[in-house]
Amino acid sequence: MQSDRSQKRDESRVIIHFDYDAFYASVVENENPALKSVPLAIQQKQIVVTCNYEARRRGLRKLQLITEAKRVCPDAVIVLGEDLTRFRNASKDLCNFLRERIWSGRLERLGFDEVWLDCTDMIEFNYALLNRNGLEHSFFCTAKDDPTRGFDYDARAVFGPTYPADAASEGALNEEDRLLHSRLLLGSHLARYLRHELESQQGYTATVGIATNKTLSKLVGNVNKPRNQTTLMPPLADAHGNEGTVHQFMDMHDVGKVPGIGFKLAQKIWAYVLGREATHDEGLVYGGIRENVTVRDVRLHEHIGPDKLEEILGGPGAQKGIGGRIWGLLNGYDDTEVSKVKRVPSQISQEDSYMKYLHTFEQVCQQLFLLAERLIRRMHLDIMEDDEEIASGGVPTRRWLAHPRTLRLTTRPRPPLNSDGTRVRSFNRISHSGPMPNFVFSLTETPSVLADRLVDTTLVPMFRKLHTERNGWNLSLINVAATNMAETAANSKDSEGRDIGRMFRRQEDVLKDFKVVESQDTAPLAGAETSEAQSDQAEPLSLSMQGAHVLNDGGDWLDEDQPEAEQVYYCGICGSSMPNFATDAHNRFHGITSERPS
Ligand code: DCP
Ligand code: MG
Ligand code: MG
Repeated sequence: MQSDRSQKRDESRVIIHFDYDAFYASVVENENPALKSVPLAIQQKQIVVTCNYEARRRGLRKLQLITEAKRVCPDAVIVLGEDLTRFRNASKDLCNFLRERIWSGRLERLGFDEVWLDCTDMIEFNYALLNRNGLEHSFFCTAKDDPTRGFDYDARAVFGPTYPADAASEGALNEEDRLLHSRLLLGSHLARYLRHELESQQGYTATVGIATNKTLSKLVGNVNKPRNQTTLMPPLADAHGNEGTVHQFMDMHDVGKVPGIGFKLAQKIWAYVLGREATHDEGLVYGGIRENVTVRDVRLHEHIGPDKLEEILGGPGAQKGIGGRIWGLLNGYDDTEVSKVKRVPSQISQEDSYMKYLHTFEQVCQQLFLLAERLIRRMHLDIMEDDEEIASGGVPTRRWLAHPRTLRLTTRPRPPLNSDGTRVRSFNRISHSGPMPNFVFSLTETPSVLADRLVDTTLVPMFRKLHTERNGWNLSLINVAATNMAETAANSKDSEGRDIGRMFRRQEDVLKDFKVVESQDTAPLAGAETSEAQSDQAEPLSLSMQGAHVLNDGGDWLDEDQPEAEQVYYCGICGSSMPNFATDAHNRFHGITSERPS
C-alpha cells in the first residue's frame, strides 16, 4: 500500500459547512409560520422532495411517492414546490447573510442548501487574542474594525458534539495537534454563533460541520442531524504513529458517499474491489446504497493507491490525475479552496419545455414573450442592487451589478417521425446568440413592455435564423438566456487586481443611461411575484421541468442544466456555428468579452 505520510495534510484552515435542515420545507414555513408545527411535505411531480422534521417523525421521508406519503400520514400538509423562485431567493439571501458575517469573502454554495465558509482568518485573529489565564472568559471578535463586536465564550472546551465523541483532550496531544485542537475549538464556537444568528434572525436551522477542509467538513456535519454541529478533532495520528481520527472517520463511509466520487466512479471502484461487476440497479434513486463498499475496504485493498486508481478510473474523457485526487479524498485530503462567492451569476436563463407541439408562429411568439418577461424580471432580482448613495429627494436608486452582453435563444426541436411511426429520442438543443440590446436595461419601462420589444426586435429574428421553415416546428423546449456577464464596479472588491478607479469611471459611463430613480410604489420584488404567478397560469402548454435542475445546480445562480456537449452555438455576428465550448473564444475573437477594455 502506498503511504500517504510522505505528503502532509493541509491542516492550516478552518472550514465550516452548512446544510440547511429540510430546506424547501423551511422556506415554506418561514413564509407561513403556522406550518412549523404540522407535518409538511414539499411536492414536485409525484414525489415528496423534502419534508419537515415533524413529518419525518411521522414516518415521511425525502423522495417518497406522494401516494405513499398520504397513506403514511394522511394529515400531512402538502405544498407544491415546482416553481423554484422562492427557494432560489431564500438560498441567495441566506448566502448573503452568512457572507456578511465572515471576513474572507470565501463562501461557496453547493446547490441551494449547502454552503462552505472559510473562517481561517477569523480563527487566527481570535486565537491570537486568547488569554491563557482566563480562557473561560474569552471574547470572540467578529468584526475586524470594531473590537467591541463579537460574543463571549468559554475557550476551555469545544462547543457541541465532536467526532469522535470522546475526542482526546488537549493535554493528551502533541504540540502540532494541540494547535489544531485550539483552532477547531474556536471554529466550534464560531459555528455556534453563526447557527444562532441564522436561526434567530432568519428562521433557519442547519446541520453544521467544522473541519480542516471542504470534504471533511461536509461529511462530519452529518454525524449529528438536524439542528446541530459536529467538529472533527485531532489527533491525526497517535504517539505510536497509528492512524488518527481522519482515517477512522473516512473509513466508515460508503465510497459512493464521498463528495467527489459520483456514481460512475463509485461503480468502477466497486467492480475492482468486489472483483465483479457492481450490481446495476436503475430503480434506485438519489441516496440509495447500491453496493456496500466502504472507504476502508478500498483504502486497505491490496495494491490500491493513486497509480492503481488512475488505472481503474483514468482513460479517455477522465480528468487527468484522477487517481491521485480520489486517493487523496479517501485519505481525507482535499486542498480545494472555498471559492469566493460570485455576486452575479455567470448567466441567467428562463426556459420551458412543452409536451404538446409548438406549431404556429403565434404560439412561439407568445412563449417567447413569456420567457423574455420572466428573464427581465429575473435580471432585476439577480443583477441589480440598491444604490448606496441616495439620490436627491431621498428616493433610493437601483443599479445594475452587471450587464449581460449576449442574448441566447435555444430550442430543442423534436426529430421527425421515422417511417414506422417511431421517433428517435433526441435531446439536441440548438442555439443562436447575438448582442443584448441596450434598451432591456431601462427601468422606466415595465418588463412586459420591454419583453414585447425584445421579442419583436431580437428574439423573432433570432428564431427565424434558427428555424428557416415557415411553420410547424414541433418544438419541445425554448430557453432564453442572458449570458456573457460584464460585471460593473460594484463587484470590484471581489475582483482582485483590477484598476478600481478605471472601473468606476467606466461604470459611470456605461450606466449613466440606466440609472433611474424608482418610485416606491413599483418595488420590483413585489411586482415580480405577482407576475410570476400570472405567467405560470398563462402557460397552458408548458410543463415546468425546473425540479430536475436542483441536483445539478452547481452553486451558480442559473437555473438550467444544459449538457454542454449537446449544444451547437450559432454566432449572431458572423453566422458561423461551433460547439458550445468554443463560444467563449469565439466571442473574444469578436471582442465581446466579459471585461471589454474601454
Ligand atoms: N431537492 C430536490 N430534489 C432532490 C433532492 C433535493 O428538489 N432530488 C431539494 C429539496 C431540499 C433541498 O433540495 O429541501 C436540499 O436537499 P437536502 O438533501 O439537503 O434535503 P433537506 O435540506 O430538505 O433535508 P435535510 O435536513 O436532510 O438536509
Ligand atoms: Mg443538502
Ligand atoms: Mg439540507
